Amino acid sequence: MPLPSHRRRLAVSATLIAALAAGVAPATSAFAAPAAPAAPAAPVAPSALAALAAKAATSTAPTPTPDMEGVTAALNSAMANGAPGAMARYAGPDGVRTRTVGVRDRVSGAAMDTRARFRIGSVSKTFSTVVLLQLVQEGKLALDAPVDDYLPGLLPDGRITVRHLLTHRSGLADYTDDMFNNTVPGFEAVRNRVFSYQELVDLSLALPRTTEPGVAYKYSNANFVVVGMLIEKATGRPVAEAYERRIFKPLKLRDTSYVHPDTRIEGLHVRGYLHPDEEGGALVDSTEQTVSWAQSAGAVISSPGDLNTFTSALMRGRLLSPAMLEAMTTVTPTDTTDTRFYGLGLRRYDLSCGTQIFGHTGTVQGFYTYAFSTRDGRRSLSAVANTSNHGSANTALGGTLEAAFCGKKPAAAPSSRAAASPADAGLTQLPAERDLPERH
Ligand code: REX
Repeated sequence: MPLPSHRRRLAVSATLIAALAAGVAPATSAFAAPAAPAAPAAPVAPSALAALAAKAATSTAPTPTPDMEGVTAALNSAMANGAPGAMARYAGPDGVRTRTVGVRDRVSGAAMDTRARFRIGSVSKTFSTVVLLQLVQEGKLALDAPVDDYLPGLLPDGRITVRHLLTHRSGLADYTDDMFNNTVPGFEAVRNRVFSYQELVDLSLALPRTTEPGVAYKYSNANFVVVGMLIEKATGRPVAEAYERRIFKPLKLRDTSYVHPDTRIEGLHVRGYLHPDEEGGALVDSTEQTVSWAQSAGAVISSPGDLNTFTSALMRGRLLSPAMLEAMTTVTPTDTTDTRFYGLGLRRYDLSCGTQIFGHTGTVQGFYTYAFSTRDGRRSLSAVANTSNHGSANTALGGTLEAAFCGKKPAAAPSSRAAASPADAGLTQLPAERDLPERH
């Protein structure tokens, strides 16, 4: 699988330069730079050193050991910010590591469990995109064709293409902003409702368009509702069957399902707890709901292990042709930080150590989710906290990504398993990471 041709940003550190000069690969990530500037590093001009650095970064640099203490700290921070529990599962070349904190059920007191299922929210968009791109591969749809070619008259603007939907550039407004403006009453009003796709599209079309087609990125669930309609139109079958036949079965994702409009999560699962808007208000158990307001934009149920398998398999090219995967991972910025990007139903985050990760985030009442993998699919991380409408808990949970993919921060010593490089000498040795038993 060739590496993507996109520009690599390199923070050439003192550590890396010293290591290269000494003719050895640095012990930690090539990007774990003690002297790294706080600001995002500027692209390095092509030079012999940059070429060497790139080679070290992509081929010879050892994979950073995940900082599982850092992962646990992020999970604890999610709890300190109001989540009853949180968990993460990392899968890499040297195996699987899991961490759990708190409870998956506040009534029974059952502990968080990395075998348990939960609602993945918008990570569902990546599943929907894979199905849609398989249909493109099969010649049933074209990325740059107008939606109107397949669903005549559905959208008032005939210029909106399939790619505009997948990149959130259609201008179709997100009806969920109004729906959940008042969080708990908004949720209770739709908890058991069953919407048709057409009803959801109508809710969006009742609002002003946010942009001319193709002009600007504006995240909207409406885009992936139309993606669901396209899938059903092209296959003549419900989206549930497409997910099952094209992704769940081939990857043996036994904890993953799409049961809309069923309200239950079957089997061992995490209960979700929604924060009310009033500070200090009682949490609302939001586990059972149709998720009909999201459907193909957010109603998939999965587990940490299945999400690791899915993001990793996707990046390894097991679900899409090289051309489709290239299209999916070709991104544009979503903000001005130059670290957050969106491709086709897929986010790219550029971490502080220079590593790029691909996947999606999810928010559905009671559940915050992260599911990401490196571009080569060798490392993946999924994390969940069983709360929502509490942004600080979500931000805290996001800390698992840096810890898992970048490893210990420069201030820390390399783990005992990594050979110390000359540049790392003299750093304080931290105690070995706590080794909790793997659950599977
Ligand atoms: C709906 C409101 C959130 C949640 C939403 N979720 O649009 C989609 C998703 C499916 O996962 N998107 C996120 C509710 C952003 C993503 O891509 O990561 N918020 C809550 C409110 C706010 O009710 N008043 O936090 O549970």
